[in-house]
Amino acid sequence: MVYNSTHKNQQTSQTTSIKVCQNRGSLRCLNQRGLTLLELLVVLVILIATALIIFPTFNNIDIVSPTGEANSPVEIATQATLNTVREAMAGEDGVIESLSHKTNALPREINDLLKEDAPAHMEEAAPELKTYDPVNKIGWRGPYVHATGRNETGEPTIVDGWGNELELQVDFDQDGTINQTESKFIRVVSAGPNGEIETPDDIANMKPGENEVNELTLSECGDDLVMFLRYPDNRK
Ligand SMILES: [Ca+2]
Ligand SMILES: [Ca+2]
Repeated sequence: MVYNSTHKNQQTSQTTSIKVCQNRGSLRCLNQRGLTLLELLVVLVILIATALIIFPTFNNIDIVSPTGEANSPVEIATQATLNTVREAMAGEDGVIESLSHKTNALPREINDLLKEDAPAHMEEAAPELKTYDPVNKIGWRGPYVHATGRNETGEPTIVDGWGNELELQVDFDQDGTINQTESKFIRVVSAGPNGEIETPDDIANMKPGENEVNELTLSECGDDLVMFLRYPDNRK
């Protein structure tokens, strides 16, 4: 009975609808093109509104990385940038190799990697490496990485997924030179979701891992993403 009643209502509705169409038939024919454009505009507005709703929530979707950990796309993007920097620094044709392992010539700032000409500190540290020698494959051969954003002073630099400049930690005793021990623990740090670098860059916390004196621990690094360039990340 319910079905019949509903069916009848639908029939009545359809009939009414047809009657309205018949009454307005000529007007609708005249407006057919205009109505179609209007419908397209409505669809367009709905699509834009949907995109605006979806986009901000995309950043919050968790996906599982190959290690089984759930990482946000922003973290994965940051990890990819850190990998790029590691390759540029410690890869086969990277900075360390092209500077012939002369530690004091190593970049001091992350945006040194963007420079076509050798950074200023190389004048004193290793003037013989300022120009690339293609025969021996040594010397500065920048830029090693392309800029992905700008820092607070507006200079092009390499930024993490949150738009913050990466930090190169290497001169741990802050004496203006880089010794062999410091170069061993060179690392690139992303400030992570909170936008603040928490990883200490002083000599007391330069060594990660077990059985080291004054080792760097995970709890000291806050939510930072840390990429060690030459030493395994054994932080606990
Ligand atoms: Ca130093
Ligand atoms: Ca942080």
